[in-house]
Amino acid sequence: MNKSALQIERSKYQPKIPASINGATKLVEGKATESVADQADIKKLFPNTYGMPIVTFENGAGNATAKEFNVGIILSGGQAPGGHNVVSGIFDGIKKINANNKLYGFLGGPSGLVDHKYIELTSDIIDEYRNTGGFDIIGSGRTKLEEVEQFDKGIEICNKLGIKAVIIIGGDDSNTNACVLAEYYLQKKTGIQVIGCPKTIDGDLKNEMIETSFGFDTATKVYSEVIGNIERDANSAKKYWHFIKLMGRSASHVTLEAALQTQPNVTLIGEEVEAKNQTLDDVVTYIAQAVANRAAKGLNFGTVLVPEGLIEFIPAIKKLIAELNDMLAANQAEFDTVAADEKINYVVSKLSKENAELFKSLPTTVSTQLALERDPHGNVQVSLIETEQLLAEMVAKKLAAWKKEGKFVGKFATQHHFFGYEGRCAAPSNFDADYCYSLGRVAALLIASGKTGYMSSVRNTTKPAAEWLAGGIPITAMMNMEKRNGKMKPVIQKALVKLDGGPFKYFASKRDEWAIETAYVYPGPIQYFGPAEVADQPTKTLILEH
Ligand code: FBP
Repeated sequence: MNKSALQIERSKYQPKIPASINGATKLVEGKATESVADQADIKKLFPNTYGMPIVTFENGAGNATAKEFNVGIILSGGQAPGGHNVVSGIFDGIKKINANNKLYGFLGGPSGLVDHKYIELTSDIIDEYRNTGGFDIIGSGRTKLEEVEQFDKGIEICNKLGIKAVIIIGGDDSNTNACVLAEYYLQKKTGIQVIGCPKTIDGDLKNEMIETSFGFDTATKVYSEVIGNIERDANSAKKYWHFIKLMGRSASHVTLEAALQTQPNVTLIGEEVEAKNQTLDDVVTYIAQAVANRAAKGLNFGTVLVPEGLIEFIPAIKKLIAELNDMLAANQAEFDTVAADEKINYVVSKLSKENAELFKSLPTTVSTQLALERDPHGNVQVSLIETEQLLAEMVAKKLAAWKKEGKFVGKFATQHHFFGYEGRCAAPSNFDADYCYSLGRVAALLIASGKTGYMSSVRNTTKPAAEWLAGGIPITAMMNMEKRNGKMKPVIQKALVKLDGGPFKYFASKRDEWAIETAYVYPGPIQYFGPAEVADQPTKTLILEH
């Protein structure tokens, strides 16, 4: 592999780990757990993995196995910085337990397990990928593991390769699959353990015990760097309003964190739009008013941050999507046979009157995307909806009308951007490099301790790494029942932005000032070397939450 000077230097970085797992380690069991909601349903669906205790690793001689075992890993879903460090952490962890242990990587995501596509990850391969971004070591994919036939194919290959445990590194949907797999393998008495690792740049796989998903730190730092650069450009040229959409399919954490780092003029938070029952027009009016207020001061430039999932949070559109999902799930076969240019009419004919009217009133770019195929987990592919452009156009229209009424006196020229892929494979920040490597090491310990149906957990992450707490959380404890593809399913509860939480409250206390003033902050690029104040800082979200 060709490497830049930074990559060569960076490959020597030794990730920091919790002191509690650096040396002899014992497992301490806590109290039994309950699922976050729908306890009776979850218990019934997961009779073997429900109610297990939270476990913590402490210094001391333990009773984990030192016997030889092999492990298989799967990278699942969207890329997130630090994935390769989870892999190297697992590799080092299992080798430390027994030097003969082997690590296999299933290729291209969960389908690698089912189709028996794999490679053995040797130290030569692992060393090439330490502290690098991307998931290219084995590739990722979005195949959903939910059919018994798939699980059984997994058993075949695990038995063939002597794999004692499968580690699924993924988001909420993939970890839900990990839990279903763990339950099935227990029920079948296969002896194969399944462990999950919390990944997603979206930051929405978190709870009291999982403080953050990996990748969020690096991705938001990359976006904030670029947003800061745009703000500086806007403040230099003073002629454009920049509409910037940021990834984060179902939650606005990425947008909120970027706002906390860069202090733009307008930031939309989907969860607030929903709580205030706002319409698309309310959102447009809010932005237009901010533009008009700055124009009145002679400031015809600004920045607007838009979360990718905004459209889904607008209550009326949310109801429409729910009906669309049910309707498409029930009529998928027929829908697939409808000609492309007739699909919209077909959808309209099947919807309730109210939703059909709303659907017809939406700009075609939005309605087309809503009616198109879902991803394998049933999600609308919001990254394909150009919300930033749509909003800029709608604001322009409103301002033109206000101009005629004398309510707007300035100029309004726009640029749009979408940041998502720019950050998902960035070289992990020190935080993500340390956090991911630790998650991998902890996953290896969970396997050696015989655990299954657990997610690797590293907590206390606003403190120096040596003080981080390491352990495992039963995945069933994070679950509730939700409607997916028209049916109620057990899934890990998504963490949305809490409007009464520290990060949002701080943002809300500042945003009026940021709207009218030019209070931009330019964070600059991620620093991999240098003083801890610049190189080792966690996200503002994490700091304000703790
Ligand atoms: P995960 O939830 O799998 O981590 O992926 C998150 C994400 O980056 C979203 O922010 C985005 O909507 C989506 O992936 C895009 O995925 P794809 O590139 O597969 O269309």
